[in-house]
Amino acid sequence: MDSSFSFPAGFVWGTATAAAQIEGAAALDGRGTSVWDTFAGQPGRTKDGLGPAVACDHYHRYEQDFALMRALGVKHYRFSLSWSRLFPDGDERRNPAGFVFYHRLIDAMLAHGLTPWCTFYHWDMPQALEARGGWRTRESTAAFAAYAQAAVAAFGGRVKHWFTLNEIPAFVIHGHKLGLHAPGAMEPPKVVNQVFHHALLAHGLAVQAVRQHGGPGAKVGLVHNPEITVPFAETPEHIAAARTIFAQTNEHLLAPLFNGGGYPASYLERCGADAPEHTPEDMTLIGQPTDFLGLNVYRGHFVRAGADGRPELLPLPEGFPRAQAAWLHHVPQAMFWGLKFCAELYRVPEFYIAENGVGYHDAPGMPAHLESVHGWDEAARDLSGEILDLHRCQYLRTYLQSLHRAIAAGVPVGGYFLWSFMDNFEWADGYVSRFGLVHLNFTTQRRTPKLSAQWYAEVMRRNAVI
Ligand code: GBH
Repeated sequence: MDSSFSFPAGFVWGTATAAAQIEGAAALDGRGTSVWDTFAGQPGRTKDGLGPAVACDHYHRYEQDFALMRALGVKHYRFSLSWSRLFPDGDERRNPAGFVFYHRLIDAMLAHGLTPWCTFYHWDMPQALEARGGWRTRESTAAFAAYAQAAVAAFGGRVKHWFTLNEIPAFVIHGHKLGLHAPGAMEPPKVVNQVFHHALLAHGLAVQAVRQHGGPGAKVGLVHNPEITVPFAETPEHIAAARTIFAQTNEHLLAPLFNGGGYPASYLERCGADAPEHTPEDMTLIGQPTDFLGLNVYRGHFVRAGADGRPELLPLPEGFPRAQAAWLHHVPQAMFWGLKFCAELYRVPEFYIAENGVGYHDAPGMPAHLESVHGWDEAARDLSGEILDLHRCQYLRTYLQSLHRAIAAGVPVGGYFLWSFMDNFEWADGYVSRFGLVHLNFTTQRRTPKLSAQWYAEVMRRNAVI
């Protein structure tokens, strides 16, 4: 083992999931419908028309899943709460059975030696709230605040690490502008910008909920997915070019959260008449101090300083290494530059990698429709029945080496959560894109750790990239 790839003592190693992607039991015990149940039920929205109704049936199998985590040596677990399981109508009416479920779930985590890291919002708004206008309305932020307060009050004795919202740009843009994610809307810019503002406001309100009800030792932060730019060559001019585009792309979210002073003038100018309605009080709430920033890192975009010194985003050529999800290019140095640029440009106290991982699809030529849930990794089994996902091990290894480099360069990173513990409902990609360390046979619900699970267990055990 190369000891130069050792991580700092106490580094947090974990795995991540989200409620709508693993729980199933969508209509059970008083849970309300979420926007993803509705979206997946509409024709042509998700791959093979499949939805989150059953998923990994984690709702009934969490004991087994936590036992498997413990066997692999996982000590930290990022999961999310289903808002519509706790508040089925997105209003003040509670579902007591939902609270009972999460009390049991958290008890089971602790019993298996897992430290919970809980996300309030991983894209599954109650459908009833969406029907009243959803994130387009300011009322939704009040409903979200009430939900977050109730969750912290109920679970805050045992949950000390909270993430507010997962990937605001993803559900704002994919959900409300491009129509590719729930609720499948294609709104004009003014509405999209207002949805964005309400999401930031929801973040601020969730931070406030944790501060008021979280009890001693409670910590909270956002999970963001910055579009990460990397210099095509690591020279000062290309690094500066990549940093310039990084700032332009991410400042409207990160500056109000970490640098104070509200939205940057450049953002408001760019929006013009479509700028979101916002008050100085909103911006104070949005900018209140948090304990950390979670970053989801999957890919990067190459930049160079052009002939006249102007930053240029470079298109990727045909054949550039990527996962079978077309968006997921293999650019491991995104881990280093994403952290480095965030640390240089914004006053972030501490970072966690809240997600990093890779998905693979079906074997070419496999019939589509339901057969596809068996997936590529199943096809990669060798004769002894192992799933030899060396592509995933290779991807993860290179990203972790890049993370190591960021820490060595002085970026304060407290931990890393691998996406995902097990194959699950991959949103619009249905069940074909598998991100798990653990293979799921979605017909039998059988769990089988892949070779990458064995590899990651060793990484965690040795606190080093291997
Ligand atoms: C994360 O999103 C999510 O937090 C997690 O739930 C998910 O399972 C995981 O990544 C793997 O995808 O329209 O072709 O550009 C990562 C960011 C934003 C990437 C939406 C995929 C849509 C594909 N995602 N994007 S495309």
